[in-house]
Amino acid sequence: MTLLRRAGVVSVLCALPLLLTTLPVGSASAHGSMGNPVSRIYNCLQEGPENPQSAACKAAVQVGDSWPVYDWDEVNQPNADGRHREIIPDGKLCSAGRDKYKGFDLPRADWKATNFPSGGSYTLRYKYTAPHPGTFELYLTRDGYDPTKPLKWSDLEDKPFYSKLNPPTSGGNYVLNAQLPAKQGRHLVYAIWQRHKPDSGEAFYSCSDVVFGG
Ligand SMILES: [Cu+2]
Repeated sequence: MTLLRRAGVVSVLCALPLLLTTLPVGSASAHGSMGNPVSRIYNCLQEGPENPQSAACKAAVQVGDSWPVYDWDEVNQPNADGRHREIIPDGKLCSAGRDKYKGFDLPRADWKATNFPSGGSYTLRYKYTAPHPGTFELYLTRDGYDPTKPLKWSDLEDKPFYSKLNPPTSGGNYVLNAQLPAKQGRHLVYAIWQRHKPDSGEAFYSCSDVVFGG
């Protein structure tokens, strides 16, 4: 690397904090949620936080108010660093253990659900408002999952059905090409997007309801 090029790199790095501070508040801390299969919170955003259509979104807004829905891309833990099971209690997986998002923990069988084929390849799309390097892990609920009971860590399968560092992006989505297991009936996809240090230990979480063979 020549001295000139090195100087160029340094000036770009130095300009970055300035650039970030000039962005409007919110955009620097904005992130994402699962778009397909749609997450509970992103679906309620699309229905309209002030006047949602479905009984599940109405209940979520009644419990947690409408304003958290506008922050659909911030269901996070700022310093998770892989310790998801330690810092998020059972029953609070969909809110990431945050009171602000408690409406999305409601154990109901009528959250909008996306039809999934029973087995085979499937492309999931994770919507981002700001891309960050990190690892995506997608978990499915075990056979026998009951959506009317609070979601516990032990309801999820031990191993993710999809795991990838820095998957490709397209049109504002991370494109997650997965192999689905041959399941039947209503299940839940739990997505964890873990950033990595020294960038950040932050992680994002989302719950998407699905119906296999639907
Ligand atoms: Cu972000």
